[in-house]
Amino acid sequence: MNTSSRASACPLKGGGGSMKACTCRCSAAAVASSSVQIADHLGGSNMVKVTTVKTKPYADQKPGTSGLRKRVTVFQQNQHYAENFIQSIISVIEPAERQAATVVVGGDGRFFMKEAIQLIVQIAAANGIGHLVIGQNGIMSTPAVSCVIRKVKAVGGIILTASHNPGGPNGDFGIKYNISSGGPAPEGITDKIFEISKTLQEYQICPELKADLAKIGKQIFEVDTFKPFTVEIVDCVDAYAEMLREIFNFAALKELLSGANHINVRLDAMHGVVGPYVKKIVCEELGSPSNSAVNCVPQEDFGGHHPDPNLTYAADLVNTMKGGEYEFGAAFDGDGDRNMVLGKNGFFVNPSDSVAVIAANFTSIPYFQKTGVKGLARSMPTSGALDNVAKALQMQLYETPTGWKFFGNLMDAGKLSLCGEESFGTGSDHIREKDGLWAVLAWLSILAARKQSVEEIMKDHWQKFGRNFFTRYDYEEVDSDAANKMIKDLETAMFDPSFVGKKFSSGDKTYEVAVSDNFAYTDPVDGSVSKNQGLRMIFSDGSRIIFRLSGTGSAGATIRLYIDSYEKDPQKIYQDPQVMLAPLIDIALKVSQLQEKTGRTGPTVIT
Ligand code: G16
Repeated sequence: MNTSSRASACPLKGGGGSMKACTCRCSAAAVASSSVQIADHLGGSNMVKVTTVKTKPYADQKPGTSGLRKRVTVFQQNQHYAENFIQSIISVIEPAERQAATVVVGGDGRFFMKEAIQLIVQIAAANGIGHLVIGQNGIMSTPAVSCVIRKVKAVGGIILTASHNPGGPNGDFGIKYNISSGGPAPEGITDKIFEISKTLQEYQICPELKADLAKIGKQIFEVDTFKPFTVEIVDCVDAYAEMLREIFNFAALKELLSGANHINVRLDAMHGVVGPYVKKIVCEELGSPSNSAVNCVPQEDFGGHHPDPNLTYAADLVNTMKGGEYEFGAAFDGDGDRNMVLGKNGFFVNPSDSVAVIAANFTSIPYFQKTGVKGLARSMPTSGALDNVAKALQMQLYETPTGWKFFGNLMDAGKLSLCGEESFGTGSDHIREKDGLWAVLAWLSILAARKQSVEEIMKDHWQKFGRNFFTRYDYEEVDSDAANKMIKDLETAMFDPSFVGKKFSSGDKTYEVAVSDNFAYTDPVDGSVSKNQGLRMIFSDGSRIIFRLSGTGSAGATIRLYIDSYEKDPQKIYQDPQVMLAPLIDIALKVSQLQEKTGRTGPTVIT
């Protein structure tokens, strides 16, 4: 579509072009009618001016595991900090492509999101982007952004979220760029964004331009040099719900949730973005009672809590589930891509097991019946539960570094259908992000098909495939220097040639080191290599101790310790993971000297 046809298509512009901003429900090409309203956001001025602002580069805008995450105060108090990063993102879109380009924008509702979205509108307009699609009031979950990017064939999307990190004026904020596949930008692109940010001397902005984020429909602006510029505000649920209807059997889910023999579910949106999705899809459409979904109004500070669906931060849900009133429970994170699944009486499904169960029951999901399962994948620290299913079903299994972005290439190449991570992420190739509500509907589809409880399904799975006992210890906000030194010292010890073959004992258990390395990944599609992805000690029985530094924290360093150990003896598979793994945890702490080197006597979170 060329720009002149778009401009003349708007009835408000006529031939004269005197009106600078209009809102209409029509497409810019096919014009609607009398419902068209004028909304002049520009106080009657004729043209939105592009201004060039001098700035100084920041050295710390390197995107982490999933975008740039910092304290809100860093974005608020450092002059041009957010503007610089937004300009660096837009700069990776080729200038020649910008006028025809659509960029999707959405966020998890956290503090500072709306200000950041207005900056994106102003900077996108000034850089010649033709069209923005934005969730109403800025709200759109991460999986929905991925879905919309793919649906409208956008060049990419910008997501305002710090995921599961707390929000509010003293909490965290984040900006993440996704590419045209709908997935997080791969390292090649995030590196480019970082390079641009390190030398940025100026950015372009239309300071007087302001979009009405509340009003569904299109707002068309005339921008100096580049015109017109369209901001389209959309319902945040519609496209995503339409996609889920194609993936799942909604009639069967409706029967499960509201039929004669329905089950009771409890879904906790934790005041994050997923509330409106749960309400519309699970309650209104699938008939679950409205009180089965709680904390469904997104709040800027997530009600003062961590919107993090794990046993520590979703304690309310865990306690409610322990009461025995509900057969199925789930919690979501701030931006709706993570999930935690619980059964009756608070039975916990470890995320590493969750993806394995979905894989083993893939025929319960109509989407997989149609497409088949092309391959499975997990991140390196995720337990080997999925590997056991892959082996039994003779499917290809890929082991990638931590970060959903590594799954995208495999999906685009038709090698991967279903994947998951220990960090409460589960998803498939229906989009290019992990998807919390998708995972919940996948589990409910399995419950509907098997007519068993969550606990029965899980125990049955362990009986059949054996069990990977897994735990993760998080040490949050550790002094960065101390954390880096601990990891460095450990790596030095592990790389000593005598380390392999060493025996470590704790209690009556002895483990012999078979492999010790720093995980490196060569992408099988494009050959790109990602090094230093985590220190691994793999023992002769297959048990693993893994240490890595998180890439999603915003203050200090977070050390993650992961333990994975397989057990196939049916007599032992129901034991408490913390008891089963105690010797390996003890060995990990001794070998790393974590406590001595960081001063931490215990983890912040245990999963
Ligand atoms: C992000 C990534 C995930 C990763 C997680 C934890 O999730 O998308 O792939 O597993 O961070 O990463 P780290 O261990 O480096 O903190 P989210 O939900 O935070 O965007």
